[in-house]
Amino acid sequence: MTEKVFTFDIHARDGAARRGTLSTAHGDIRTPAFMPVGTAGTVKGLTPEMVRETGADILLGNTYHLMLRPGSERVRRLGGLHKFMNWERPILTDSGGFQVMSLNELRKIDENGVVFKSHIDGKRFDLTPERSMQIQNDLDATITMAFDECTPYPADHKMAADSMRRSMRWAKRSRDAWEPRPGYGLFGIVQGSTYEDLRHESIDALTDIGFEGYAVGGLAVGEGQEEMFRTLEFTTPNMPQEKPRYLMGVGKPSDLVGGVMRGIDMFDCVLPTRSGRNAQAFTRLGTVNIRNARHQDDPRPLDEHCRCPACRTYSRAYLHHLFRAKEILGAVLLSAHNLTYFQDLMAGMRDAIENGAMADFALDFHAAQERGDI
Ligand code: PRF
Ligand code: ZN
Repeated sequence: MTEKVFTFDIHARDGAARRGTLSTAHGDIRTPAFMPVGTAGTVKGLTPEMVRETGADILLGNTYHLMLRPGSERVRRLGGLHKFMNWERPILTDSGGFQVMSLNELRKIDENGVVFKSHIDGKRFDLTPERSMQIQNDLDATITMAFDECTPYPADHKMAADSMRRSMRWAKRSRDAWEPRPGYGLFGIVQGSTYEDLRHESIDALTDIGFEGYAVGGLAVGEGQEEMFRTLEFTTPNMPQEKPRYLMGVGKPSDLVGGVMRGIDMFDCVLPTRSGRNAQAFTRLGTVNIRNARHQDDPRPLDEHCRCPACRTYSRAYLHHLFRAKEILGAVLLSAHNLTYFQDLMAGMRDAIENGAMADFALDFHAAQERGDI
């Protein structure tokens, strides 16, 4: 039986890292968690069964893409996104503003929200905090994200402050418009670019409103890993200790390890699936491009220790051939491999935190990645 309450239990801590369980109406999420991106109602190339087999507990979906096609009301009439895409486990949806601003050139932003034209048929759409909450409700999102503006980088202090304060007004409008249901949650999004005072002001504004979880937005937008980590170091210690923390749109394996060590519980990124479609594989020993000619006669698996279907069954030579021949199975297999690698990395960190061994885990991770002899 699914307990219809939204709770976050922290079972163990190791430094700033936390090992927890987020319980929702659609099931439990083991944290630290990586959420595969299912932008348009599909994790590209994989069936939900395959995605679950990689070890995922929760997927990310996108307000922006689904409102344009097939339309959120249609998804609602068809029983919600879980049923529509055959993923009955938790789904977190992003609120749309970030995708409008990064993917759509025909948009205008003001205090009320964003107005934009569909790239599909030129139709005009409005996205406001209220409309975003309604769409995410139509989709039946387990976790709804507040409507925010991802401050572009770099931004001077005044630009970052004005943008963050607008996002905080939108966070309040999101909270007021969101319909509470047992086992469902709404997350606020901390903004403030790389400025310590603004990140603290943003956290204060969000905690005054009160959310079921808190995301860190506005990072991984060009500032670089060092600056992102520096920002996390003065941000996460001020976030509510007992609520889940989600670093949006991050990242590569070393970002995940560094994020967990700085107190992050949840991540999402297109990297494993997008790279997989592009012949790039992530492994314990670093990245490898399977299109490289050195793989064409190699009978070994990509990674002999990997449990994924690509590594259990196929040679590097075959995977190489699939990409050279532009066969879609290549993208399918490398997407499954990369997601398996990301999920096993998270599982390794969860074990390490439970065993008080997170620092050693990170040292071993970096040593193996730097060997690079894949
Ligand atoms: N806000 C929202 N979604 C996001 C971001 C953000 O700042 C980012 C930043 N990396 C990724 N996705 N709503
Ligand atoms: Zn594999």
